[in-house]
Amino acid sequence: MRKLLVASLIAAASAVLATQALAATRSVKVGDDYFVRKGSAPTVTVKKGTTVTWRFAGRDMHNVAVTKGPVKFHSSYKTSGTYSKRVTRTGTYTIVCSIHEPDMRMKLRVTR
Ligand SMILES: [Cu+2]
Repeated sequence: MRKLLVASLIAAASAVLATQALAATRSVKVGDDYFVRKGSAPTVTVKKGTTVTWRFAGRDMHNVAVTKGPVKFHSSYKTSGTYSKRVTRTGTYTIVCSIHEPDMRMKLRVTR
């Protein structure tokens, strides 16, 4: 009985580790004043469960704010560092920098 318990605990721990190893991440650059690259608003597509990390790479202050989407979230205003969000709801998110919208915006598509 005890052996069985230990075996199932090990199995459960391995499953957690395997899930973490498979968990997808996606990096999105935050520049002056754009997401990903200069020019038109990009669309970034990720699978549900992906952790999206916005990297603040410009000199000016920006934020990441959902104005439309299945769930709303936003970062603080930052000039450096990162902001991460694990997206668990599928759909299309309109994301802006509150300071530089409508110029600075992107779409995030979260698929199954
Ligand atoms: Cu901005």
